[in-house]
Formats: sequence, C-alpha cells, structure tokens
Amino acid sequence: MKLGDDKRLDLYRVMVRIRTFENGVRQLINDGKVGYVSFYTGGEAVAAAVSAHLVKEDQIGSTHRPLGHLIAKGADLKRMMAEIAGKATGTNKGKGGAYHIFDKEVGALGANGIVGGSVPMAAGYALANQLKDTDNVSISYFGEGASNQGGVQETLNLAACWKLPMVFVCENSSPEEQTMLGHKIDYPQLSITDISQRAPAYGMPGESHPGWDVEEVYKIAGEAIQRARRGEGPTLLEFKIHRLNADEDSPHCPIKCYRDKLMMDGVLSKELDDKIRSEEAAKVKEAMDFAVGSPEPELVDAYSDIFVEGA
Ligand SMILES: Cc1ncc(C[n+]2csc(CCOP(=O)(O)OP(=O)(O)O)c2C)c(N)n1
Repeated sequence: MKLGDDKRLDLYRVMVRIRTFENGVRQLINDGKVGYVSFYTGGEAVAAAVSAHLVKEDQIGSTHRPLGHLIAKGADLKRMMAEIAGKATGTNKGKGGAYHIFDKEVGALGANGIVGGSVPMAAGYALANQLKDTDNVSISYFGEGASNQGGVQETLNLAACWKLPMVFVCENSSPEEQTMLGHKIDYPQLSITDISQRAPAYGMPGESHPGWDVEEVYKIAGEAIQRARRGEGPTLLEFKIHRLNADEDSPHCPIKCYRDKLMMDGVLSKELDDKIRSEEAAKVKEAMDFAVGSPEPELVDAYSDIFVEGA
C-alpha cells in the first residue's frame, strides 16, 4: 500500500497538532492555569493513524491520556483546552477535566480516569452500532496495565463472542517505563512480552507492532477496522510506544521519525514543515487564549447534567 503525499502530510500534521497542543497544556500548567494532566506524548502515531480510518459517526473510548485520541478524532481544540482548564465553555462544561473529557459531536466518547474503565463502554458503542445495523465501528484504547483488569478481559471475551464491530488498541509503554524506573522490576505485572499473545485465547486475531512508525500503524489498523466494518468481529492490536517528553530528540519520537522520512522522500521541505508548525501553533494559541479568557462554571451548575437514579 502506497500512501499519497496528501495523506502522508495529513498524518504528519495531526501528529504535530497533538504534540503542539500538549505543549500548550504544559505551558498552562507552568502558568498555574491548569492542574495535573497525564500526557499522551510519544503515542501520536497511533492516534493519528487509527483515526485516519474513522468517520465522525465511529466512536472511540479513551484512557487517562486522552488528548491525542480526541484531537485525532477531530475534537474541538478550543473547547478541549477550556475543558482541561475547568471552564464553563469546555466540551463538558468544565466538569470532566482532562481525565473525563469527551466530545460527543465527533464520537470522541469517554476518556476515563479509571484505568480500563472505558473498555466495556467502547464495547457498548459497538453493540449499539451492531444493533442499529450500521457499519460504524468503535475503537477501544487502553494501556498494558489496563489490559490486566478484569473488566477488560471480560470485554475481550464478549466482543469476540458477539462479533462486535470494534478494534482493541493497546498502547504498550512498558519498555519505556522500565527504563525510566531505572531498575529491574521485581514483581512484573506481565508474564508475556506481547499483549496480542492473548488474542487467540479469546478467539480473535491479534498482532503486535512498533507504534512509532505512523505508516505501519496506518496499515495494520486499517485492516482491523475494515474487518470490523465488514461484520467479521474484533481484533486485538498492540502498539509498542515510548512515553516521551515535549521535545522531538528521541529516536523513538514518531514525529521526528516521520519528518525525517518525509524529507528524505521529498514530500516535506523545511519551509512546508515551518508552515505546518506555525499554523498548528496558531490554532493552539487561540485555544489557550480562549480557555484562559473563559468564565468558570457557576456553583449552581454543579447540580445540572448529573444522573440521579430514580429521579
Ligand atoms: C482502576 C484504577 N486503578 C489504579 C489507578 C491508578 N493508575 C493511574 S495510571 C496507572 C497506570 C496505568 O498503566 P497503563 O494502563 O499501562 O497506562 P500508561 O499510564 O502506562 O499509559 C494506574 C495504576 C487508576 N487510575 N484506576
């Protein structure tokens, strides 16, 4: 499969957008305008490549590191930034914050501070798509830690039994975390190296791949998403990633890898790269100004938009 230049530049631009947005959040944290956020940095190739196969009506269930997933799914940057800053103009009126942010307009449903919590929910979206007889799919993102949760394993089982139109996308950052900890882990939480080794036990296809090569992720994710759209059931994909800092100096930085590749192929020039980056920086600056200038929610709003059993 050979990707056209426009598609390649789109993938690159989405990755740059995610990193630029997260760096904007970092700045607001430094300025004391935003509290704690779990960053997605290093996973950009996965979100960008997976979402490149999705339409607005498809859904994603996200993690405690949701910003990349939402941005790639097309969530509104201004309202996202306002949500992260806890403002009334946010996608969730400032009540979700970074850990429970969603944008239902684009099917970016359910970031979740509960590790593994969004996985059964994503199966619910898939079941709804199946019952409504649409060809929409849902994506369930989760980490290798979450993969050990009971609810995640039960969901994998049911999704395979019911041939749900969904793709499980495990972003495995464990090699990086072990390095960051700087010592041998005495009590590891996984006895296997590849999460996808579990797929045959559930009766679904599974594959593991590096997650920093956006074109490879695009190819693998595309096959799984098409299979789900055809009604042939779910797939368990694992992408190995490295959680990184803001800079693009790591050899595993997906943005750096792709920029070098696109430049070598003559698709990206220094001038075009500067143009893409300054356009994305302007959008992020606009989102930051919007968030900072927006009002806080009213105290009385704490009692609206909540589910009260029996009410
Ligand atoms: C149910 C639950 N248990 C524990 C936590 C605390 N916690 C937050 S992040 C995290 C690690 C999750 O690991 P993984 O799913 O691999 O995601 P990663 O942070 O590595 O991207 C834990 C245990 C939580 N938020 N929810």
